[in-house]
Amino acid sequence: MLQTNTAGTSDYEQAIAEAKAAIIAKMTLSVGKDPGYATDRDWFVATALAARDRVTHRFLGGKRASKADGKKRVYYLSLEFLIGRQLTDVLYNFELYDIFRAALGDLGVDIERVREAEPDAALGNGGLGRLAACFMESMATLGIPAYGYGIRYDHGLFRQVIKDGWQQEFPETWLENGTPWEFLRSDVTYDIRFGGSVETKTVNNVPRFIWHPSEVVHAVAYDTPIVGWRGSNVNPLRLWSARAADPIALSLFNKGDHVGALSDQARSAAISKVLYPSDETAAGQELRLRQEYFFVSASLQDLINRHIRIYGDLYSLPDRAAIQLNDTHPAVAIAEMMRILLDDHNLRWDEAWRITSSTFSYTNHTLLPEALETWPLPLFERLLPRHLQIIYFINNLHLEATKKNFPNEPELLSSVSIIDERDGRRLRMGQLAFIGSHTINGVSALHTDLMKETTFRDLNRVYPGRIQNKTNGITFRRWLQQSNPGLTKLLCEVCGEEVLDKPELIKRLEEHADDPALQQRIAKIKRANKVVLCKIVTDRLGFRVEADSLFDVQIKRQHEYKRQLLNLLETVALYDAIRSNPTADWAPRVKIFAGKAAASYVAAKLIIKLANDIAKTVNNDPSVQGKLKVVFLPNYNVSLAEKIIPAADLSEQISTAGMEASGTGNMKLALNGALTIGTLDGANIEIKDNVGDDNIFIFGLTAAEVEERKRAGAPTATDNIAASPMLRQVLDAIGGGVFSPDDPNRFKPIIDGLRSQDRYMLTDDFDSYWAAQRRVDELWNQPEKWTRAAIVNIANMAWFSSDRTIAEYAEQIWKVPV
Ligand code: AZC
Repeated sequence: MLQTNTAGTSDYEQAIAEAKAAIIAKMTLSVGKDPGYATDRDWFVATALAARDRVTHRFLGGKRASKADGKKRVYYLSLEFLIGRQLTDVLYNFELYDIFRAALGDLGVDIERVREAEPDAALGNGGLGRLAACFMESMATLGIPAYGYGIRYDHGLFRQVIKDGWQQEFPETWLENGTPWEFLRSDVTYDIRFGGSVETKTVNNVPRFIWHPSEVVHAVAYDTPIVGWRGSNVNPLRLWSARAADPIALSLFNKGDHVGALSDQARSAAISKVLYPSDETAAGQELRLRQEYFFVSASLQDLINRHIRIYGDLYSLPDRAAIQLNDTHPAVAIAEMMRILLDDHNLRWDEAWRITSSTFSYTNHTLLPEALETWPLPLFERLLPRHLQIIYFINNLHLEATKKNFPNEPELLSSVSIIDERDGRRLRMGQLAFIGSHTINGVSALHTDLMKETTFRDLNRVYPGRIQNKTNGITFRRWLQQSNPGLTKLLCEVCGEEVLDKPELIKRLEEHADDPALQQRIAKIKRANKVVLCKIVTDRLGFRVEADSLFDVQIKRQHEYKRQLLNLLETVALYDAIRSNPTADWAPRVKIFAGKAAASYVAAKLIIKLANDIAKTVNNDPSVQGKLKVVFLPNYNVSLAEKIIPAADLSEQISTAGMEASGTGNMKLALNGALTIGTLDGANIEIKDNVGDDNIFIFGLTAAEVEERKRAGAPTATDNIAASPMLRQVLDAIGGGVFSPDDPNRFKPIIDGLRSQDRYMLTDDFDSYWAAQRRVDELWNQPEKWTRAAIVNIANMAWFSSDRTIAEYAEQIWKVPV
């Protein structure tokens, strides 16, 4: 029975009664169901709508406030926002979680089930997209007025199914039944134009360029409110959905061509259909460029409209708006902004360039050459002819200035040019983003240094001082408070409740690192989290793992540079070693892998198959029972990460040094008390600096050594393999079909790749990785010492809060007050 708001009930009871009434009202009036017949999904929708009402008041209040006091706004442009589930986030940040849990409980509904009924918003691929989500939350928390701008994909990152050990991709359908979080803003719709030609006219001796596009698509806004901690502030994530300007060609339809009549609609809607359409084909590449321009153009039109509405003209844009380009995906914004200023607002070039280049800044997330975006000129010209003209002009001015400043270095020009003349002419989006931005940042100290020395070495000489470092961070609300409530409770007890607002207070935990009582409590919390994960393994894979084993996890996108393969080689070596010496003091281990490979990435998909084949062999071998298990958990996403991370003992961060820009999983895991085994790469280095050398397992070549070996060309993989009998045995076993008796040659390409080229230098690092893993065993076998190290890790991770990162962006790049 519903409680009524009668005198005498406590505030808490009253809040529960109100929440209950709100949920029931939504169930009846919005979902349209009798609670007696409601499914878990119905409960989710009703609960989310009830929570959203609270958010909305704050949301509209915040919008009014920042409009009124003329604050500078941040616009975060990103092709990816990997936000995951939102219910707990919203309830938690609004401090309504306990109230809603009790309210649902009174109604006979378990909030955990409701939570599970929410599909993950998987509008991103990996670290870059998750970073954007953490940043949105931190900007709201710090009260920075901000808009996130991206694409409302109908289908997020594919759903991964493992069939006979192979990855299969299926469409992900988070929007199938709509989402209760968003608001459709049909009044916020913009024309996005493509193709056609450019006419040149001279008006009063001034050339004017008139773009006659051949195609128009509509971009429609959907806003999702992003709630900051303690509901302090709510910012919109504005995602664009594509619609045809003409929904149906009625004349064709009436002539009987029912499919043809809808083809324009299908072509337009394709733009926001799927995240990362394969760009293997020319059509796929074109769609990708259409996506990028689509969301950039809509976002710029939107923010410019807003600016003009409030401030009258565009001269003050840099004082009122900071636009952050999350990687190069939105880099075409530089040209689009220039086009709008020049062609739509008739500004002079110099003025337009001043406004543009003092408004934009750009974050680089990778130095891997194959991941740096370039577009074939003919494709770009066909789709965006006016933009190409503008880019040529930007490039000319930039090259002229460079020539003047570096008169004796003609070779500099080809390296800093936006146009790559080698191998067919291509547009280099990294160059465009750099030239058009006032600040460019890397995402860890090492990555930023390498940017200056490698990819952007020459541009850094031409525009010195533009590159800054902003080491990534993670939101503690999701990655500690929500995903690890047990640890959070302990931290509040030991470090004080204020720890929820001031993460630096976690440091107080270290004072108790040697206290056996605290150690036991930490170990107990970890074990409880592991039991939850054990159940997930059993439910999804049908076998058991023991919570007392060391949970050794590698969870991230499947990519050769991240070296899941190195971990697998070590797994096989360990398997061999345990079998040949079964009585030795092996630390019982569960190797846990999860991650998706891009659909067209054949080599990474074969490594997934290898992981599954090794798992099958090892898990069915009685001689290693109780000592080694291998788990590949399918369909890695934010929600699964929230379960694995609090349960991890060991965090694998083993990329070839110099290749992982930062990593953020490494931060989440260490914050939850996992010890890192890793190379001196990305933010691992800063984690090491914070937790101390004794509390992390570092191995392998440094980035400088990797470079040096590559330059010197020695020792080769052949030498490395010859020098390591253990490695040889592992390679022979895998290459000889020990794990693939049904197809002995299956993994030959992997092994041949290692023997010949070994681009990611696994053979260079194998022995030192093996040795580091044995140091892991040794520490694991001394549980007090292990837990002590875990405590020191937790206590020293405060600096990795994305609130710190965002405060740095705000002060040093965006110049907005915090
Ligand atoms: C990732 C980097 O690989 C990772 O090291 C970093 O932590 C993360 O960005 C956030 O900065 N990059 C991507 O996810 N994607 C691309 C295209 O770089």
